[in-house]
Amino acid sequence: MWQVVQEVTAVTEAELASTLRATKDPGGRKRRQKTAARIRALAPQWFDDGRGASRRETAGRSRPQPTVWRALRSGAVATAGTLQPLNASSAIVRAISATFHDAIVQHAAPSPIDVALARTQHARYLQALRGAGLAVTELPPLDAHPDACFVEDCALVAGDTALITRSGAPSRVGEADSIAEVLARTLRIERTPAPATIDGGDCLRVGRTWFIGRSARTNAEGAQRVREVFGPLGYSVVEVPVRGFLHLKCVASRIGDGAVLVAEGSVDLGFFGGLFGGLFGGLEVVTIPPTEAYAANTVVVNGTALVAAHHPHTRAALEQRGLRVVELDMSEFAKADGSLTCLSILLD
Ligand code: CIR
Repeated sequence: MWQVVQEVTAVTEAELASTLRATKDPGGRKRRQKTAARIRALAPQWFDDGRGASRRETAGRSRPQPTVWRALRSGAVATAGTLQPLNASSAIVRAISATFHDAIVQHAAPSPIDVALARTQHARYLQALRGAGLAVTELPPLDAHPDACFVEDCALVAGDTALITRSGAPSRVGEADSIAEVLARTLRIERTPAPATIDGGDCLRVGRTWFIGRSARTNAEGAQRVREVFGPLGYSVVEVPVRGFLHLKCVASRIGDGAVLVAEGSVDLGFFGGLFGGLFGGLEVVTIPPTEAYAANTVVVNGTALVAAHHPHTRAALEQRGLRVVELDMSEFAKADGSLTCLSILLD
């Protein structure tokens, strides 16, 4: 898959256009017409006339180049351009616990967590959120819960509804109650009864779709709970297998209303894309190299992207799409397997 993505990235627009003109879709005429219409809508620039392929143009004589065809089918094609904005007015965060040095870690870092430095980094994070135009509510620390600053894990919010989670990490189960109290002031509250477990870090909402990472923290009952709560409100749920990292959002985050940033090689892009009628097609999938995987977790809000420092490819990809990038040093949170989205819950 990754080789395919790289090859497609190297394909010029002109080459792609000529390939599509020469395409003989094995799915037959109807599928070819549907394909042409979808490509025309998503990437008219790939066609010479700027309007996209006509039926006659796509009904060529030779077979498509296999790499192009497979990549298009997977939806793994990034198109540069301006992103549809993601807006919010406020954020809920929590001050760092005095016990943060005891946070859960998957792999011990070479040096222990420096709580004082984490506080400094957290303060800069809050400053960046405010700089992006958000009103920030900072809850007091919960010293009985070392990981409590990672508030994202406690609630899923969409529209006027908040689903309060039940963490898959037993030491974190008590963190959600005080978040529920705050959210209940403005939102309708739903709960997650056992045996369901959900960590918010596994729950990526893009448009009307919840992508739910099926990880060690979020089980099948958890994904079903998201379906029960948000399905009637018009949201779809796509379950994405998570292997080798903590949460889905460790490697993928939304960067526009219909766009995701994903670390190459981390998850099958087919779950996100589908120019050819994949599961929930039409998302723009922007990939970054595995060497910058940590930066795939980024907060994009009100035209600003908060990005982990020292990830130049990611910075460039976001700037190219018209976002103002603020780099933040996240070293102490990275030691605890956390990053930018983990530290806040954004509200409309
Ligand atoms: C944990 O293992 O639960 C924390 N040390 C890290 C949680 C990071 N949260 C997130 O990605 N949403």
